Amino acid sequence: NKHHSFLVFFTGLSGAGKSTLANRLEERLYNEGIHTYVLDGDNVRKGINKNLGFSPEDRSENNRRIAEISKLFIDAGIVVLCAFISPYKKDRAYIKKIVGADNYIEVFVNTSLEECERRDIKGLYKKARAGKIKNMTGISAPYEAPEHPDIELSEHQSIDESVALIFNKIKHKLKIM
Ligand code: GGZ
Repeated sequence: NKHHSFLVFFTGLSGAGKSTLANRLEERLYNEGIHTYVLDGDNVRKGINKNLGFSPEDRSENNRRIAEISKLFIDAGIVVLCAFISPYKKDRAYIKKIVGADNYIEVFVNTSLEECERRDIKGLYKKARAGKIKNMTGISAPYEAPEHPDIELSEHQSIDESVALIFNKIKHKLKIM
């Protein structure tokens, strides 16, 4: 027995809550007996992509490799949860192409820059404002918001509400084949 595998791709600014949501969705899916894997900056940029920075070219290559890795996990029957800024429309379109449109669910974590900057979990916004970090998304590098995400979340929804919304949207894909 095998369920269908696919990629849930969370995109949004640094501090938007992408990794938190991916991890909470993972818990929810675990409780349904679904095997998942979370890819985010912490496990990808410190390992396979540690030679990449934050120039547009490096972000594109980061995203391309993430898509190829996701494709391998999907082939292995695992539901992949990706949490990356992925600021460029063309890079997200390429990810969709690599994993296949049917296997790609885009979740736009639309937390405002004001809110992300207020949270400033890693102090990166403060450093960027002070000019100590260049190419900071939202400050000195662009974020191209998705126009037609499968799911759009706002900072006014709770984590539980957001996870429930995503789960309801993907549950039909999880039916045992
Ligand atoms: C954006 C940066 C930068 C710059 C370091 N711009 O909130 P975080 O810390 O934990 O997640 C951010 C992460 C972004 O990496 P991604 O691989 O998701 O980005 S992309 O898809 O654009 O390739 C942030 C940290 O890295 N970080 N410098 N200049 N975020």
